[in-house]
Amino acid sequence: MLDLFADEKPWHEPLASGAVILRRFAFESAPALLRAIAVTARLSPFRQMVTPGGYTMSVAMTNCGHLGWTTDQHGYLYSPVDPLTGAHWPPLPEVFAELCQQAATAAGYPDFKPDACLINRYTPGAKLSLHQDKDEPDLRAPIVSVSLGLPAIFQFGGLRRSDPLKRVLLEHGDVVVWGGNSRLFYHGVQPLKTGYHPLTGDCRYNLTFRQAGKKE
Ligand SMILES: O=C(O)CCC(=O)C(=O)O
Repeated sequence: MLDLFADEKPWHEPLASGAVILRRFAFESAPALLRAIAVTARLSPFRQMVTPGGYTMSVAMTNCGHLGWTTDQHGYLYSPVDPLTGAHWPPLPEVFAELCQQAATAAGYPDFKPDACLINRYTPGAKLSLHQDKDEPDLRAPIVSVSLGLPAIFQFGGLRRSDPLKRVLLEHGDVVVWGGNSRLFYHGVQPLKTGYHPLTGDCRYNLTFRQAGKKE
């Protein structure tokens, strides 16, 4: 796929109060981020989690960092241990931490210290239904979300599920940061369209950085 924006410098696109899209912010570091995803996935493989309601998620997930987002029959939780391997989640790669710190700072959240990174892998048809990120104890910390590979349509709404949705195309290297007034806004990803990206083939990856424990 020809990327018409490959030579453009990153630019900011406001999304909502407290939320911004940093277009192409991760473009340069993308190859290193993808290598680190592959290393992480060798230690804690991608898996399709089953929700407490018994639904198998279409997005495959793994985690790195001190805490990882996962599910069990009781609900959603952050755990230091990968339930699939019984070992701790792999550490947050340096290239992840650096990119996240730079993006959070560029978006106006210079103190953000993520302790959890959820890695989402979308294949054609995979989607994430509208949801709020509300399993984290300290909602003052923002979310930093990095898109890699195939483009996808990201939906961003408001505090109620029924609020009107903005639909934005997120492309390779785009980073969305939301916090403050929009920290609990509903968001989701529409089913991935079939395509080919030179770095990820038929996939889209997303890194979602969060502070899931108490601030150190
Ligand atoms: O894949 C994305 O762009 C968003 C991911 C997301 O909303 C999440 O992991 O909670």
